[in-house]
Amino acid sequence: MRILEHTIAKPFGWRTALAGTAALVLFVLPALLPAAQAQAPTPPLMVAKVADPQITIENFEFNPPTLTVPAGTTVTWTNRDDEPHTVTSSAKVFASPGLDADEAFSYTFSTPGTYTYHCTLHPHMTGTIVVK
Ligand code: CU1
Repeated sequence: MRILEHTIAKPFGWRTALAGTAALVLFVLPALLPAAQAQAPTPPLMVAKVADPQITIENFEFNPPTLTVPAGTTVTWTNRDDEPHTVTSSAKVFASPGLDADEAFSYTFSTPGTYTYHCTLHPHMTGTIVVK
């Protein structure tokens, strides 16, 4: 008789445990994670913004030397030389400070036009930004 009681009691215990686990997953956990639920509806067709263009200053050259961008674009120059350089607009529209190795300068071009620039420390270094 004792063995029979034991085998009857065991399935009942499993069912109770299963129901308890199901209740935990269905009701308790979602209540504890409202932030995770709030993030769930992600816009499926978000178009990633095109990365802003980069110009590398390397071997005493601006690369690419000429860049065409739409109005509103932010262009970033990064000095990859060990020598300092500047990014200086010929028409004094923008002027970076002296950029040491791995330092960067950014400028946002909001007005269409052709912008020539140079390095004040090495005037043979020139570049052009065409804004459409
Ligand atoms: Cu320079």
